[in-house]
Amino acid sequence: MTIQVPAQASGRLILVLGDQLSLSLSVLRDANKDRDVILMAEVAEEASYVPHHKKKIAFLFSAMRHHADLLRREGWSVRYVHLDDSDNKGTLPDQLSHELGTLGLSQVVMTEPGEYRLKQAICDWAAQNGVALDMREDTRFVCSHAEFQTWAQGRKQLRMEYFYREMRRKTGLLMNGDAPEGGKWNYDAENRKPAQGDLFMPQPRHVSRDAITEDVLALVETRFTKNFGSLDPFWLAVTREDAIMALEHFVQTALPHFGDYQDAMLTEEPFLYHSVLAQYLNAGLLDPLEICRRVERAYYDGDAPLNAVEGYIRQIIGWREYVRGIYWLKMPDYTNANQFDAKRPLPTFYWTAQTDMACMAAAISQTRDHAYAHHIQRLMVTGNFAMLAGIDPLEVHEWYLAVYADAYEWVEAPNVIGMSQFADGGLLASKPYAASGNYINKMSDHCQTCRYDVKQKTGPDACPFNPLYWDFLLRNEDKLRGNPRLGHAYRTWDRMSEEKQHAYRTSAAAVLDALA
Ligand code: FAD
Ligand code: DLZ
Ligand code: SF4
Repeated sequence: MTIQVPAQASGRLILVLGDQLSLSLSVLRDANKDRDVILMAEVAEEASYVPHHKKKIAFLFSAMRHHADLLRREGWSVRYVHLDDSDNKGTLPDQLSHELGTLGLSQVVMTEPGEYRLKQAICDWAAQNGVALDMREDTRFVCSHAEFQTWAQGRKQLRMEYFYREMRRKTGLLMNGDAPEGGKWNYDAENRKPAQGDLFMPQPRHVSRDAITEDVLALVETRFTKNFGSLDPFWLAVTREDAIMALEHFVQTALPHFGDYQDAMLTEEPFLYHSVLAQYLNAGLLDPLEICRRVERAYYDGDAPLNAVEGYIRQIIGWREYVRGIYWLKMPDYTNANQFDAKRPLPTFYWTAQTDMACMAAAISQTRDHAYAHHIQRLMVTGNFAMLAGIDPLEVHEWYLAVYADAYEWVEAPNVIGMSQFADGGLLASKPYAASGNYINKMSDHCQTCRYDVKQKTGPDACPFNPLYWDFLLRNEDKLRGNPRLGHAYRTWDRMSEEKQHAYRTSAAAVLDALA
């Protein structure tokens, strides 16, 4: 592909990354369409720093290509490097060097990458090559780095709930002056019911593939043959227009029950009442505040109840902003946190879905088919199992980073290392999200068809989560017994007969041996 280089090649090279697909990036606001050139590049290094799900790569490449077309229609000069181009240099720093040389430019402007790894690589490259690099803060978030640091400073505990209230005040979302709408900040107590299969269950909006997407799918199938995941079905939005329609579809079909069934799991319903918007939001096709304002409007128009709307807004201006703050506060050490010294390798069934545990098989096969699993599957099924079984959190982290279409380290790592594995020593969560089979049975229909019996506590037919739960608490007693939120669990253990305790530990050992 050739590009029209602006007549005066004295402008700057503006690097736009694959997850910066937004026209409202601050780097574009003061850029000059007559002099500056935008660079977008599909590079092997970004496509393989973890073995991404095929669908994640296809989604991003197609969305990048569509975004490049949009930028051109908006009057920008865009240099777009395809993965198979002969002058593709394989990494973003090498591509930058090459483009600066061929375009005769010397300055690079970009929005800060979302991942520490890439930020470091580009800053190092600029320093080593004496390139003038203007790296701007990413303004697509509600909370800036400085604001989060100020909030975190001097606090003993960094709890999301208090941060969230600050974000409500800052944005004015669901606020009546200084007071929260309805008098309470959080309506979680009204949420979290189990769901029933239903003919009228909403589904995310499906988009048909165009020629650009077909090209990308063929490329990914050829170049990433061995990667995890199915390309079919492929119905994701790859343009902002379609992402906005996906948001509208969610608000009209699923939002009213989002809160009620937020934690429910059904074998045949991977999406339930979730929005399936995170991949669009994280890639830049949607903006967090535009989503929240639309959802808030549904409440004021009487189209959705407060528990659903507050719960949804909390996920975005609360959890999403909070985990990003934690990531930048704690990197680069955060991804190596391993307070339990867990060393077991990730079982192969995380890649094959070949396991008799029906809940795990459902979560992993949905992940394989859609590059998606909803929050409770990630937290209380695959995440819970990994923590109970003592899987190395770094391996768990790399799996999550690879397999979800919405996964970027800034949002994935705190959710995995902190929330789901409790490997950060309780920085993010006040207690580990550890649960026996009982929780999964309460919230899902998985146990009804499982080869294991959720009611059996020990023995070869017992649900593996049951003995592993106790084994986890015992293995990590030195770190966990003092946690007031686990006092009840340890007292229950202390009251058990020695024989029962022994049966739990023997059953857990058998489950763990089988993993090896
Ligand atoms: P919905 O359930 O409809 O929620 C609405 C939106 O809220 C999401 O789109 C998302 O933007 C935001 N949100 C909800 N929960 C969180 C959260 N805990 N942290 C940040 N944002 C949140 N989210 C990612 O975007 N990328 C990840 O790589 C990722 N990895 C996760 C790993 C684990 C172990 C866990 C427990 C959670 C992870 N999450 C991640 C958070 C959450 O599970 C996903 O955002 C959500 O499942 C995406 O589906 P959805 O768009 O249907 O979300
Ligand atoms: C995830 C990803 C992939 C698969 N490929 C590319 C790519 O080829 N070019 C690019 O600019 N970005 C890609 N990305 C997104 C980047 O990895 C992302 O910008 C960083 O991880 C920072 O969040
Ligand atoms: Fe999962 Fe246990 Fe239920 Fe089987 S019995 S589905 S392993 S919770």
